[in-house]
Amino acid sequence: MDAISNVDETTSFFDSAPLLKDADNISNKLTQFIDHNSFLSGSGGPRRVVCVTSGGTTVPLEQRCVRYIDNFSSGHRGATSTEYFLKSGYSVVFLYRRGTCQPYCRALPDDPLLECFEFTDDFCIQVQESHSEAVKRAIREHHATVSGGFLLKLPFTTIFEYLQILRLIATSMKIIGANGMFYLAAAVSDFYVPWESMAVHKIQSASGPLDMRLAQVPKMLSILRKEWAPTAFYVSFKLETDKEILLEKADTSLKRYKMHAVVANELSTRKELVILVTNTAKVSVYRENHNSDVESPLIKLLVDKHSTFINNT
Ligand code: PAZ
Repeated sequence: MDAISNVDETTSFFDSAPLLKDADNISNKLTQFIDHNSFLSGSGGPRRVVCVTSGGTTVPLEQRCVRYIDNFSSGHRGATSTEYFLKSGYSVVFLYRRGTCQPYCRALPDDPLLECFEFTDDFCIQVQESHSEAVKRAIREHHATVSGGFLLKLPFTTIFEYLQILRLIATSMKIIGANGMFYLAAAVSDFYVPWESMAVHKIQSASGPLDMRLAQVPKMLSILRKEWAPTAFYVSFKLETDKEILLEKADTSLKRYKMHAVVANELSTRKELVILVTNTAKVSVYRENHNSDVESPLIKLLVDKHSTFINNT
């Protein structure tokens, strides 16, 4: 696809997308967050800010949505990476799918409210002994990052919300230039139903089999990189289930979108191994053992690469 038709398709995607509820509120939060962080210092310079995207986008099939197509992602990668970026002195804009895994909550059970607490009597609720360390740690670390102004969480559900919020984030991060990083771990829909051609009400099954044509989502990575925040450091992800094509696809993505790094992963082994693909090398990154996270060595490598990028800019 040539550059002009991608720009046209992007314009028409945004023009026809349903209006983002709360856009002003999100913009204000972002401005405050970036202002606050651009006055803080980090290791050897201004504090760095990373936008971590996490979870899968949905594609609604009806405007009053009952049914939708989903993209697989538990949000574990994004939530875990956010914790490691914060630990490395970054501030994080966490753009996440509602209901997916959250930073500092990984050690908690699925239903923490019901499983971590117990009644002592009618007036008192307390944390169960078996969960008390995990709950304390989650509250303490989350509170420290939020009260310091280091973590801003913005939720999305649909592809329309995701891309509109990503554009707001990118345009507000533009002023921090090379100190900004995009770490694009979300699983983003490739196809969608344009809003104007979408059924308004629930599609009826009485009319027989459903024929539906999906349009291609414009290649936003290209616009993000070239227009919205061109001086930032970019890390995108490539997920495949067929390992034979994984590295080739990651390489194509690196070159086509001028990414600084692409993290290639296979669905079944994504928590144990990722391959960091850059212009100069392909590095396999393993988790150290069953109790550790592959994100720990991965973020360390990326922080180093970001430092080199800043020094060279
Ligand atoms: O969210 P999760 O931990 O279950 O999975 C992470 C992931 C596989 C979605 C992520 O590492 C990734 O590859 N994201 C990009 C997906 C894509 O190529 O569309």
